[in-house]
Amino acid sequence: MRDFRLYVITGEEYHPGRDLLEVMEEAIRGGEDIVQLRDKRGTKREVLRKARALRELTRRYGVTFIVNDHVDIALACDADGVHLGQDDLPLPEARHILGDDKIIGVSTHAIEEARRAEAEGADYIGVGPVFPTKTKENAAPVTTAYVRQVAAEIRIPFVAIGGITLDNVGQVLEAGARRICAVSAIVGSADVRGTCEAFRRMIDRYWERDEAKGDRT
Ligand code: TZP
Ligand code: MG
Repeated sequence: MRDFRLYVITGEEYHPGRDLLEVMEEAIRGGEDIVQLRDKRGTKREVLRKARALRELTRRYGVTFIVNDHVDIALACDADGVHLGQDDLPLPEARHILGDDKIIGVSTHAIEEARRAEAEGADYIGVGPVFPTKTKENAAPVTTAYVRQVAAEIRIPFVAIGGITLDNVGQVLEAGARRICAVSAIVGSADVRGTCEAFRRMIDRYWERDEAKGDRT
């Protein structure tokens, strides 16, 4: 998959009265590299309709498009891939359906899950929730300790997620994350584009530091 730094997931509950496509287009203009459609409420048909619209938008901008949970919808709308949680279709089955050309991301909350996802051929993993978050209230925070553990051991790309804001993203980057995902801090912002640009500046600074040190990322 193409490398990425800023990953934005949809969260329509955070922008009532604002159109999904308008908000995500602003995020793309602010420099995000991946859009994920995450919709836990809609029917399959509603999710498919949004997926098709976001596929069209992301294709126009050359941005990667991922569908959360639904392997069938990812295929139907020709998304670039799917993101799976620990209770979704297991990775080998999803790979069998999607083939090697689609991206498969897996959420992980402990190093054993990260190791398994890597061994099974995940393209990237999610690491979180790093901090408490309203977007996923029942999940216990993994803290930056887990970010450090993954940064030290796992070789596939990982994206830190969960409660990350402009105020605490520095801690996550310090812990070794180089790819950041946010929902509420971005789509719930009054200035979606400016917030993305600010996240990008923070992340880019760490990539530049790594490059100056000759570190692999
Ligand atoms: N997976 C782990 S934490 C999370 C998901 C989908 C929610 C992240 O949302 P926010 O608003 O950036 O905390
Ligand atoms: Mg899921």
